[in-house]
Amino acid sequence: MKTALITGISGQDGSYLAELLLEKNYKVIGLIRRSSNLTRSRIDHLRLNKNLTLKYGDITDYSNLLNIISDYKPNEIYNLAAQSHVHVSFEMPFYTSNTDSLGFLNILDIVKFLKLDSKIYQASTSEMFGKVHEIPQKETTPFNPQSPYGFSKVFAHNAAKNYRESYNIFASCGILFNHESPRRAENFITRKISLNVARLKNNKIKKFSLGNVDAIRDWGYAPEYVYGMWLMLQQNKPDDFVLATNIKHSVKYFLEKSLQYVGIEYELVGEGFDFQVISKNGNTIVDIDNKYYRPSEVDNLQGDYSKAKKILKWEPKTNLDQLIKIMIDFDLENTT
Ligand code: NAP
Ligand code: F7E
Repeated sequence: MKTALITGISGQDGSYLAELLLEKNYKVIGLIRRSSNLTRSRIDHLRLNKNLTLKYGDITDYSNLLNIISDYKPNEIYNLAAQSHVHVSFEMPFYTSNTDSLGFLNILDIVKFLKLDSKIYQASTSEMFGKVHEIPQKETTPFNPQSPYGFSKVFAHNAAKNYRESYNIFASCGILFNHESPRRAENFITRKISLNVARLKNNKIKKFSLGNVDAIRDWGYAPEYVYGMWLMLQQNKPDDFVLATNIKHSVKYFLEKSLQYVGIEYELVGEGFDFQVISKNGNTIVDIDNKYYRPSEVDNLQGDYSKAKKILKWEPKTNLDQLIKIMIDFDLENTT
Protein backbone atom coordinates (compact mmCIF):
# COMPACT_ATOMS: atom_id res chain seq x y z
CA MET A 1 0.00 0.00 0.00
CA LYS A 2 1.40 3.40 -1.02
CA THR A 3 1.41 6.36 1.38
CA ALA A 4 0.75 9.89 0.15
CA LEU A 5 1.02 13.17 2.03
CA ILE A 6 -1.34 15.91 0.79
CA THR A 7 -0.74 19.46 1.96
CA GLY A 8 -3.80 21.64 1.31
CA ILE A 9 -6.14 18.64 1.70
CA SER A 10 -8.97 20.90 2.92
CA GLY A 11 -8.90 22.93 -0.32
CA GLN A 12 -10.72 22.35 -3.61
CA ASP A 13 -8.00 20.23 -5.25
CA GLY A 14 -6.87 18.53 -2.03
CA SER A 15 -10.36 17.18 -1.41
CA TYR A 16 -10.70 15.71 -4.93
CA LEU A 17 -7.17 14.31 -4.79
CA ALA A 18 -7.85 12.67 -1.40
CA GLU A 19 -10.93 10.97 -2.89
CA LEU A 20 -8.92 9.75 -5.88
CA LEU A 21 -6.03 8.36 -3.81
CA LEU A 22 -8.34 6.67 -1.28
CA GLU A 23 -10.18 5.04 -4.19
CA LYS A 24 -6.79 3.80 -5.40
CA ASN A 25 -6.19 2.29 -1.96
CA TYR A 26 -3.50 4.71 -0.79
CA LYS A 27 -2.92 5.53 2.84
CA VAL A 28 -3.48 9.29 2.81
CA ILE A 29 -1.96 11.69 5.33
CA GLY A 30 -3.55 15.13 5.14
CA LEU A 31 -2.05 18.29 6.60
CA ILE A 32 -4.70 20.42 8.31
CA ARG A 33 -4.17 23.90 9.71
CA ARG A 34 -5.40 24.72 13.15
CA SER A 35 -8.04 27.45 13.00
CA SER A 36 -10.76 28.70 15.33
CA ASN A 37 -13.38 27.25 12.99
CA LEU A 38 -13.00 23.82 11.40
CA THR A 39 -12.16 24.16 7.71
CA ARG A 40 -12.87 20.56 6.71
CA SER A 41 -16.26 20.76 5.03
CA ARG A 42 -14.82 19.56 1.70
CA ILE A 43 -13.44 16.39 3.27
CA ASP A 44 -16.04 15.71 5.96
CA HIS A 45 -17.42 12.82 3.91
CA LEU A 46 -13.98 11.11 4.05
CA ARG A 47 -13.35 11.46 7.79
CA LEU A 48 -14.41 7.90 8.65
CA ASN A 49 -12.17 6.31 6.02
CA LYS A 50 -9.63 4.26 7.95
CA ASN A 51 -6.95 5.00 5.37
CA LEU A 52 -7.14 8.76 5.97
CA THR A 53 -5.12 10.39 8.75
CA LEU A 54 -5.29 14.13 9.39
CA LYS A 55 -2.34 15.81 11.08
CA TYR A 56 -2.19 19.36 12.31
CA GLY A 57 0.50 21.31 10.53
CA ASP A 58 1.57 24.25 8.46
CA ILE A 59 3.98 24.18 5.52
CA THR A 60 5.83 27.18 6.94
CA ASP A 61 6.68 25.17 10.08
CA TYR A 62 9.85 23.22 9.23
CA SER A 63 9.97 21.08 12.39
CA ASN A 64 6.31 20.10 12.09
CA LEU A 65 6.86 18.96 8.48
CA LEU A 66 10.11 17.22 9.37
CA ASN A 67 8.31 15.15 12.02
CA ILE A 68 5.41 14.22 9.74
CA ILE A 69 7.56 13.34 6.72
CA SER A 70 10.07 11.35 8.78
CA ASP A 71 7.27 9.48 10.61
CA TYR A 72 5.31 8.49 7.47
CA LYS A 73 8.06 8.46 4.79
CA PRO A 74 5.44 9.05 2.09
CA ASN A 75 5.95 7.51 -1.34
CA GLU A 76 4.26 10.58 -2.83
CA ILE A 77 3.97 14.14 -1.54
CA TYR A 78 1.45 16.49 -3.17
CA ASN A 79 2.12 20.10 -2.20
CA LEU A 80 -1.21 21.83 -2.78
CA ALA A 81 -1.04 24.16 0.23
CA ALA A 82 -0.92 27.81 -0.74
CA GLN A 83 -2.33 31.26 -0.22
CA SER A 84 -3.98 30.76 -3.59
CA HIS A 85 -5.93 34.00 -4.11
CA VAL A 86 -4.18 36.33 -6.56
CA HIS A 87 -5.93 39.53 -5.45
CA VAL A 88 -5.26 38.78 -1.77
CA SER A 89 -1.58 38.22 -2.60
CA PHE A 90 -1.24 41.95 -3.40
CA GLU A 91 -2.47 42.72 0.11
CA MET A 92 -0.36 40.01 1.78
CA PRO A 93 2.85 39.66 -0.28
CA PHE A 94 5.09 38.49 2.57
CA TYR A 95 2.58 35.98 3.91
CA THR A 96 1.96 34.69 0.37
CA SER A 97 5.68 34.33 -0.37
CA ASN A 98 6.38 32.65 2.94
CA THR A 99 3.72 30.02 2.25
CA ASP A 100 3.93 29.62 -1.52
CA SER A 101 7.74 29.87 -1.89
CA LEU A 102 9.45 28.92 1.36
CA GLY A 103 6.78 26.41 2.39
CA PHE A 104 7.62 24.31 -0.64
CA LEU A 105 11.38 24.74 -0.07
CA ASN A 106 10.83 23.19 3.38
CA ILE A 107 9.37 20.07 1.72
CA LEU A 108 12.15 19.77 -0.85
CA ASP A 109 14.87 20.22 1.73
CA ILE A 110 13.36 17.78 4.22
CA VAL A 111 13.15 15.06 1.54
CA LYS A 112 16.80 15.78 0.65
CA PHE A 113 17.87 15.84 4.33
CA LEU A 114 16.11 12.55 5.13
CA LYS A 115 17.46 10.98 1.89
CA LEU A 116 13.96 9.78 0.97
CA ASP A 117 12.92 8.72 -2.50
CA SER A 118 9.48 10.34 -2.17
CA LYS A 119 8.03 11.62 -5.43
CA ILE A 120 6.98 15.26 -5.01
CA TYR A 121 4.24 17.14 -6.88
CA GLN A 122 4.36 20.94 -6.81
CA ALA A 123 1.23 22.96 -7.66
CA SER A 124 2.61 25.42 -10.17
CA THR A 125 0.27 27.73 -12.04
CA SER A 126 -0.54 29.56 -15.26
CA GLU A 127 -0.20 32.77 -13.20
CA MET A 128 3.58 32.31 -13.64
CA PHE A 129 3.10 33.25 -17.32
CA GLY A 130 1.50 36.55 -16.27
CA LYS A 131 1.67 39.07 -19.11
CA VAL A 132 2.16 36.33 -21.64
CA HIS A 133 5.09 36.09 -24.05
CA GLU A 134 3.32 33.62 -26.33
CA ILE A 135 -0.17 32.27 -27.02
CA PRO A 136 -0.97 29.54 -26.16
CA GLN A 137 1.41 28.97 -23.25
CA LYS A 138 3.38 25.74 -22.88
CA GLU A 139 6.10 24.36 -20.59
CA THR A 140 8.84 26.33 -22.38
CA THR A 141 7.01 29.71 -22.44
CA PRO A 142 9.03 32.27 -20.41
CA PHE A 143 7.52 33.31 -17.10
CA ASN A 144 6.44 36.91 -16.56
CA PRO A 145 4.43 36.93 -13.31
CA GLN A 146 2.25 39.91 -12.45
CA SER A 147 1.46 39.33 -8.76
CA PRO A 148 3.09 38.25 -5.49
CA TYR A 149 1.21 34.97 -5.96
CA GLY A 150 2.74 34.54 -9.42
CA PHE A 151 6.30 35.38 -8.44
CA SER A 152 6.12 33.20 -5.30
CA LYS A 153 5.05 30.25 -7.43
CA VAL A 154 7.93 30.93 -9.87
CA PHE A 155 10.33 30.65 -6.91
CA ALA A 156 8.87 27.26 -5.96
CA HIS A 157 8.88 26.08 -9.57
CA ASN A 158 12.56 26.99 -9.93
CA ALA A 159 13.36 25.37 -6.58
CA ALA A 160 11.82 22.10 -7.80
CA LYS A 161 13.94 22.23 -10.96
CA ASN A 162 17.10 23.00 -8.99
CA TYR A 163 16.60 20.19 -6.44
CA ARG A 164 15.81 17.81 -9.30
CA GLU A 165 18.99 18.69 -11.16
CA SER A 166 21.30 19.12 -8.14
CA TYR A 167 20.18 16.31 -5.83
CA ASN A 168 18.24 13.95 -8.07
CA ILE A 169 15.02 14.61 -6.12
CA PHE A 170 11.88 13.47 -7.96
CA ALA A 171 10.00 16.78 -8.10
CA SER A 172 7.41 17.34 -10.85
CA CYS A 173 5.48 20.56 -11.37
CA GLY A 174 2.01 20.73 -12.83
CA ILE A 175 1.52 24.11 -14.48
CA LEU A 176 -2.24 24.09 -14.08
CA PHE A 177 -4.57 26.59 -15.69
CA ASN A 178 -7.75 27.63 -13.83
CA HIS A 179 -9.84 24.65 -12.80
CA GLU A 180 -13.15 24.96 -11.07
CA SER A 181 -15.95 23.00 -9.41
CA PRO A 182 -18.75 23.40 -6.88
CA ARG A 183 -15.97 23.12 -4.27
CA ARG A 184 -14.29 26.31 -5.51
CA ALA A 185 -14.20 29.01 -2.80
CA GLU A 186 -16.81 31.72 -3.25
CA ASN A 187 -14.33 34.54 -3.88
CA PHE A 188 -13.00 33.10 -7.17
CA ILE A 189 -14.80 34.36 -10.25
CA THR A 190 -16.51 31.21 -11.55
CA ARG A 191 -18.01 30.29 -8.18
CA LYS A 192 -18.85 33.90 -7.42
CA ILE A 193 -20.85 34.00 -10.64
CA SER A 194 -22.49 30.55 -10.30
CA LEU A 195 -23.51 31.26 -6.70
CA ASN A 196 -24.85 34.76 -7.35
CA VAL A 197 -26.66 33.81 -10.54
CA ALA A 198 -28.34 31.00 -8.54
CA ARG A 199 -29.23 33.54 -5.83
CA LEU A 200 -30.67 35.93 -8.45
CA LYS A 201 -32.70 33.08 -9.93
CA ASN A 202 -33.97 32.07 -6.47
CA ASN A 203 -34.79 35.73 -5.62
CA LYS A 204 -32.29 35.78 -2.74
CA ILE A 205 -30.45 38.88 -4.03
CA LYS A 206 -31.24 41.69 -6.45
CA LYS A 207 -27.73 42.51 -7.70
CA PHE A 208 -24.04 41.64 -7.39
CA SER A 209 -20.77 43.35 -8.39
CA LEU A 210 -17.74 42.17 -10.32
CA GLY A 211 -14.30 43.51 -11.34
CA ASN A 212 -12.61 43.18 -14.73
CA VAL A 213 -15.08 41.22 -16.87
CA ASP A 214 -12.81 41.44 -19.95
CA ALA A 215 -10.11 39.19 -18.42
CA ILE A 216 -9.60 35.93 -20.29
CA ARG A 217 -9.05 32.54 -18.73
CA ASP A 218 -8.76 28.88 -19.74
CA TRP A 219 -11.18 27.10 -17.37
CA GLY A 220 -11.35 23.33 -16.80
CA TYR A 221 -12.98 20.94 -14.32
CA ALA A 222 -10.98 20.30 -11.12
CA PRO A 223 -11.45 16.50 -10.67
CA GLU A 224 -9.85 15.93 -14.10
CA TYR A 225 -6.85 18.07 -13.13
CA VAL A 226 -6.10 16.19 -9.89
CA TYR A 227 -6.05 12.99 -11.96
CA GLY A 228 -3.33 14.67 -14.04
CA MET A 229 -1.35 15.39 -10.85
CA TRP A 230 -1.46 11.72 -9.94
CA LEU A 231 -0.37 10.70 -13.46
CA MET A 232 2.70 12.97 -13.16
CA LEU A 233 3.89 11.04 -10.11
CA GLN A 234 3.38 7.66 -11.82
CA GLN A 235 6.08 8.49 -14.41
CA ASN A 236 9.61 7.10 -14.23
CA LYS A 237 11.23 10.51 -14.32
CA PRO A 238 10.24 13.92 -12.98
CA ASP A 239 9.10 16.59 -15.42
CA ASP A 240 6.83 19.62 -15.78
CA PHE A 241 3.45 19.54 -17.51
CA VAL A 242 0.81 22.08 -18.52
CA LEU A 243 -2.77 20.99 -17.80
CA ALA A 244 -5.36 23.16 -19.55
CA THR A 245 -8.18 23.01 -22.09
CA ASN A 246 -6.53 25.21 -24.76
CA ILE A 247 -9.83 27.11 -25.00
CA LYS A 248 -10.14 30.64 -23.66
CA HIS A 249 -13.15 32.72 -22.72
CA SER A 250 -13.74 36.07 -21.05
CA VAL A 251 -15.31 36.54 -17.63
CA LYS A 252 -18.15 38.32 -19.47
CA TYR A 253 -18.75 35.18 -21.56
CA PHE A 254 -18.88 33.02 -18.40
CA LEU A 255 -21.39 35.46 -16.89
CA GLU A 256 -23.61 35.51 -19.99
CA LYS A 257 -23.60 31.71 -20.32
CA SER A 258 -24.55 31.43 -16.64
CA LEU A 259 -27.47 33.86 -16.95
CA GLN A 260 -28.66 32.07 -20.08
CA TYR A 261 -28.43 28.67 -18.36
CA VAL A 262 -30.88 29.70 -15.60
CA GLY A 263 -33.14 31.52 -18.09
CA ILE A 264 -32.69 35.10 -16.85
CA GLU A 265 -33.38 37.52 -19.70
CA TYR A 266 -30.91 40.40 -19.78
CA GLU A 267 -29.22 43.12 -21.78
CA LEU A 268 -25.55 44.19 -21.56
CA VAL A 269 -24.82 47.90 -21.46
CA GLY A 270 -21.57 49.91 -21.22
CA GLU A 271 -17.92 48.89 -21.15
CA GLY A 272 -15.17 48.80 -18.51
CA PHE A 273 -16.19 50.47 -15.23
CA ASP A 274 -19.58 51.39 -16.79
CA PHE A 275 -20.47 47.79 -17.66
CA GLN A 276 -23.87 46.65 -16.38
CA VAL A 277 -26.30 43.81 -16.86
CA ILE A 278 -29.91 44.97 -16.93
CA SER A 279 -32.85 42.62 -16.39
CA LYS A 280 -35.90 42.64 -18.64
CA ASN A 281 -37.78 44.80 -16.10
CA GLY A 282 -35.02 47.42 -16.21
CA ASN A 283 -33.19 46.62 -12.95
CA THR A 284 -29.39 46.48 -12.73
CA ILE A 285 -28.55 42.92 -11.74
CA VAL A 286 -24.73 43.06 -12.23
CA ASP A 287 -22.45 46.10 -12.08
CA ILE A 288 -18.76 46.86 -11.62
CA ASP A 289 -17.05 47.69 -8.35
CA ASN A 290 -13.46 48.79 -8.87
CA LYS A 291 -12.42 47.19 -5.56
CA TYR A 292 -12.36 43.88 -7.45
CA TYR A 293 -9.79 45.19 -9.94
CA ARG A 294 -6.17 44.16 -9.33
CA PRO A 295 -3.09 46.44 -9.39
CA SER A 296 -1.87 44.35 -12.33
CA GLU A 297 -3.98 42.00 -14.44
CA VAL A 298 -3.24 38.80 -16.32
CA ASP A 299 -5.56 38.87 -19.26
CA ASN A 300 -4.79 36.31 -21.93
CA LEU A 301 -4.26 32.84 -20.54
CA GLN A 302 -4.63 29.82 -22.83
CA GLY A 303 -2.74 26.58 -22.18
CA ASP A 304 -1.25 24.12 -24.65
CA TYR A 305 -1.51 20.70 -22.98
CA SER A 306 -0.05 18.67 -25.86
CA LYS A 307 2.92 17.44 -23.78
CA ALA A 308 0.55 16.05 -21.11
CA LYS A 309 -1.56 14.48 -23.85
CA LYS A 310 1.45 12.80 -25.42
CA ILE A 311 3.29 11.59 -22.32
CA LEU A 312 0.60 11.28 -19.64
CA LYS A 313 -2.26 10.46 -22.05
CA TRP A 314 -4.17 13.19 -20.18
CA GLU A 315 -6.94 15.21 -21.78
CA PRO A 316 -9.66 17.50 -20.39
CA LYS A 317 -13.18 16.11 -20.90
CA THR A 318 -15.58 18.71 -19.50
CA ASN A 319 -16.24 21.79 -21.65
CA LEU A 320 -17.23 25.20 -20.31
CA ASP A 321 -20.98 24.73 -20.85
CA GLN A 322 -20.85 21.46 -18.92
CA LEU A 323 -18.77 23.07 -16.16
CA ILE A 324 -21.28 25.92 -15.81
CA LYS A 325 -24.11 23.39 -15.62
CA ILE A 326 -22.32 21.38 -12.89
CA MET A 327 -21.62 24.50 -10.80
CA ILE A 328 -24.99 26.22 -11.20
CA ASP A 329 -27.02 23.04 -10.65
CA PHE A 330 -25.16 22.62 -7.35
CA ASP A 331 -25.70 26.24 -6.35
CA LEU A 332 -29.38 26.28 -7.34
CA GLU A 333 -29.90 23.23 -5.14
CA ASN A 334 -27.91 24.57 -2.19
CA THR A 335 -28.54 28.33 -2.28
CA THR A 336 -30.11 29.58 0.93
P1 NAP B 1 -7.49 26.31 -2.20
O1 NAP B 1 -8.87 25.78 -2.36
O2 NAP B 1 -7.29 27.75 -1.86
O3 NAP B 1 -6.77 25.41 -1.08
C1 NAP B 1 -5.56 25.80 -0.52
C2 NAP B 1 -5.22 24.83 0.59
O4 NAP B 1 -3.95 25.22 1.16
C3 NAP B 1 -6.22 24.81 1.74
O5 NAP B 1 -6.34 23.48 2.18
C4 NAP B 1 -5.53 25.65 2.81
O6 NAP B 1 -5.92 25.34 4.12
C5 NAP B 1 -4.10 25.22 2.58
N1 NAP B 1 -3.09 26.12 3.14
C6 NAP B 1 -2.93 27.45 2.92
N2 NAP B 1 -1.87 27.91 3.60
C7 NAP B 1 -1.32 26.84 4.24
C8 NAP B 1 -0.20 26.67 5.10
N3 NAP B 1 0.59 27.69 5.42
N4 NAP B 1 0.06 25.44 5.59
C9 NAP B 1 -0.75 24.39 5.29
N5 NAP B 1 -1.83 24.50 4.49
C10 NAP B 1 -2.11 25.71 3.98
O7 NAP B 1 -6.63 26.04 -3.52
P2 NAP B 1 -6.92 25.02 -4.73
O8 NAP B 1 -7.73 25.73 -5.75
O9 NAP B 1 -7.35 23.71 -4.19
O10 NAP B 1 -5.46 24.90 -5.36
C11 NAP B 1 -4.54 23.91 -4.90
C12 NAP B 1 -3.13 24.33 -5.24
O11 NAP B 1 -3.02 24.48 -6.66
C13 NAP B 1 -2.70 25.68 -4.67
O12 NAP B 1 -1.31 25.59 -4.40
C14 NAP B 1 -2.94 26.67 -5.80
O13 NAP B 1 -2.07 27.77 -5.65
C15 NAP B 1 -2.59 25.80 -6.99
N6 NAP B 1 -3.28 26.11 -8.24
C16 NAP B 1 -4.63 26.20 -8.29
C17 NAP B 1 -5.26 26.41 -9.50
C18 NAP B 1 -6.76 26.48 -9.61
O14 NAP B 1 -7.26 26.94 -10.65
N7 NAP B 1 -7.51 26.00 -8.62
C19 NAP B 1 -4.50 26.54 -10.68
C20 NAP B 1 -3.11 26.43 -10.58
C21 NAP B 1 -2.51 26.19 -9.36
P3 NAP B 1 -7.21 26.05 4.82
O15 NAP B 1 -8.40 25.26 4.39
O16 NAP B 1 -6.87 25.93 6.25
O17 NAP B 1 -7.25 27.47 4.34
O1 F7E C 1 -9.95 35.49 -11.22
C1 F7E C 1 -11.37 38.49 -12.84
C2 F7E C 1 -10.01 38.60 -12.20
O2 F7E C 1 -9.82 35.03 -8.79
C3 F7E C 1 -10.11 35.22 -12.59
C4 F7E C 1 -6.40 30.76 -8.65
O3 F7E C 1 -6.88 29.45 -8.49
O4 F7E C 1 -6.33 30.52 -11.03
C5 F7E C 1 -6.87 31.30 -9.98
O5 F7E C 1 -6.43 32.65 -10.08
C6 F7E C 1 -10.26 36.51 -13.37
C7 F7E C 1 -9.23 37.58 -13.01
O6 F7E C 1 -8.73 33.44 -10.47
C8 F7E C 1 -13.80 39.40 -10.32
O7 F7E C 1 -9.51 39.94 -12.31
C9 F7E C 1 -13.40 39.89 -12.39
O8 F7E C 1 -8.75 38.16 -14.19
O9 F7E C 1 -11.15 33.46 -10.27
P1 F7E C 1 -9.99 34.34 -10.11
P2 F7E C 1 -7.24 33.75 -10.91
O10 F7E C 1 -6.78 35.08 -10.45
O11 F7E C 1 -7.15 33.45 -12.36
C10 F7E C 1 -4.90 30.47 -11.08
C11 F7E C 1 -4.51 29.55 -12.21
C12 F7E C 1 -4.29 30.12 -9.79
O12 F7E C 1 -3.24 29.51 -9.73
C13 F7E C 1 -4.88 30.75 -8.58
O13 F7E C 1 -4.52 30.03 -7.39
O14 F7E C 1 -11.53 37.08 -13.02
N1 F7E C 1 -12.47 38.99 -12.00
N2 F7E C 1 -14.24 40.16 -11.37
C14 F7E C 1 -12.69 38.66 -10.73
N3 F7E C 1 -12.06 37.79 -9.92
C15 F7E C 1 -12.53 37.64 -8.66
N4 F7E C 1 -11.93 36.75 -7.83
N5 F7E C 1 -13.63 38.36 -8.21
C16 F7E C 1 -14.30 39.25 -9.00
O15 F7E C 1 -15.27 39.88 -8.59
